[in-house]
Amino acid sequence: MKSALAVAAPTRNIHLIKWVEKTAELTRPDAIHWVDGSQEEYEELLRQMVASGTLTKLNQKTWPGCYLARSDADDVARVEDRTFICSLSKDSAGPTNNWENPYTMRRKLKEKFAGCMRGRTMYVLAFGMGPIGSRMSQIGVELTDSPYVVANMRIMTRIGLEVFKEIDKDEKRVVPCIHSVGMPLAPGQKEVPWPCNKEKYIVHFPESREIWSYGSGYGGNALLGKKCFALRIASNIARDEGWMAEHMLIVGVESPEGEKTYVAAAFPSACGKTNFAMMVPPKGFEGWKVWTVGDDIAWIKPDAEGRLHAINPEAGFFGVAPGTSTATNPNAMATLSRNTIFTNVAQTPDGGVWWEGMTEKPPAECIDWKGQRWTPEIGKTGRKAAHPNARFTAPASQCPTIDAAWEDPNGVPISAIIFGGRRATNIPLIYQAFNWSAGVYMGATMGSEMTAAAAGEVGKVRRDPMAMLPFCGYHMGDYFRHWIKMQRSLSQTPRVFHVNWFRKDKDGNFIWPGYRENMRVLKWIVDRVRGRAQGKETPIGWTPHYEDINWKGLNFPKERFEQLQAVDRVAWRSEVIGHEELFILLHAHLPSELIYERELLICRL
Ligand code: TSX
Ligand code: MN
Repeated sequence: MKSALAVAAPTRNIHLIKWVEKTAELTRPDAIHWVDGSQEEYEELLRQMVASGTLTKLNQKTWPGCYLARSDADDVARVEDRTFICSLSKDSAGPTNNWENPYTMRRKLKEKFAGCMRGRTMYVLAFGMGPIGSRMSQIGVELTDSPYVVANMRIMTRIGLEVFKEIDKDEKRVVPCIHSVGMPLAPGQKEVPWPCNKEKYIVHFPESREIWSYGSGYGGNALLGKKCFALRIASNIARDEGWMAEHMLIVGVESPEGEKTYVAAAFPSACGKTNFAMMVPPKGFEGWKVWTVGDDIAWIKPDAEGRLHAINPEAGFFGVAPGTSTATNPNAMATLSRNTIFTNVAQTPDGGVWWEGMTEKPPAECIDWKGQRWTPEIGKTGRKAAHPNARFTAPASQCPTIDAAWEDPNGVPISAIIFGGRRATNIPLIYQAFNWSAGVYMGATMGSEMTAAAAGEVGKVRRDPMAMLPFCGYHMGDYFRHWIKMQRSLSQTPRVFHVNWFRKDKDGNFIWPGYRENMRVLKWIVDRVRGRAQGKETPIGWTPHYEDINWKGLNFPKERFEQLQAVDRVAWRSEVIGHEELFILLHAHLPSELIYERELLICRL
């Protein structure tokens, strides 16, 4: 006999149906909804969320298809101290991850999830990461009691019937994800706009490839396809299968002759990754185009010929709103102009949105992210209208610079990898690693300085290897080893570069204008990849001569460029001491290649 659930299910996969049944027995939802992904279903979910106060419908004339959510004030960001990697051995999670014994954690989660969906609907959300049917794609199913999660995942991933159909082909292992906001509703209990729980758990089981998330409805805590699956679990799969799951944007650079070169880039937070992914070339670069493939995550795999190809596993952008404007990122502004869910931005009296940095002049008044009246006067006291981590969830297909091949099942060929950081001193605007292992060393030792907004000591370098410190689902030393090993499966390794848009002069001013002027750096990178540009050897790598950069349309004197590119040997020796700190932490698993690279660097210095 088929259960009622099996009759309603849009899948014939008995394991999936059994798992849904088992999870419902544990969490006790009032109803189970198999998400089909249709427009009608989406609109019904939005309608329900407007009714429950989770969403505000924005002015549909000026912001068609756009909605605003205000989260609970204690649920505004990822919770790294509540994020766990539950591998069998503590050693395989490594010293940079929170580890918990998987059996202990499973027991704890069972307690937390018991009855946690009472009074709510459990949505069965099948989602694909990457183009459906691509050999590089993966499939997950998220069981969630949050309609906000379903609506955001519909933008960020590929969901619904087409994914169930893919599951029924039985060709791919499905990653099970369980999510609850952790706030069951007793009969008659009043709903709140943003249900969540003070106690949060973001848990990964890398061996069984499972994700359990409890207590938060926000971003990376709850949209499990993104950081949890596409980085923490996928980094484990990639290590086992010989590919790479990276925290990287992907862009295609097109020359006036139509030659296309794809590069991937890893930057820590607050370096303007989305701005770089949607860059507009400056004056002097007529005919050049930068095309967007992705702004956050790249899955990179060698093809049969040993060339690296990358896909963007996501289908949308979950971008930081503050600082985004038509001046800093016109393509992002165009992307988020419709069909976008905003979270924790301010609302203007005419039913629009606003955030710090969106316009030069703030609106005369608005409603801040907490729902309170806000004026520029109040702003002067330091109170922000939008939360600094306020977000837009927007479809990638709406980006004016979206690349023609962004959904190519074979991915795009990657010719270069760029690392970067926010560094006021020492680090040149651009330099190139001598070879692959020097490039891995470059990525392993990269770091960023804390800005006033971030917690911790301002100006102190925080190491964030490959921008993966919070996202690598296993031992960071083993991760470096995997990078080193990748060379063996490649006929040609991508060229590796390091950029720093943020070097300052003695007066504390940025030396480099940044933003679209970064195109000049990107062109040198492309020219190097294509064997067209000269490089000057320095102790840390190859750098461009002043003459190797196209300066058309920008007055940037040679002396200023030399200042920007200067390699101070004394300062760099202390830089290497800084590298040591992280290496000591990881020493037991560190590949010897990185020790040799450090020795070679010291010798050259
Ligand atoms: O995103 C940035 N990029 C990359 C753009 C493709 N930002 C913003 C970082 C915070 C998210 C930058 N900020 C960049 C940059 O290249 N450079 C800077 C620093 C900077 C800021 C202002 C000026 C120059 C440099 N100049 C004036 O405001 C006039
Ligand atoms: Mn990111």
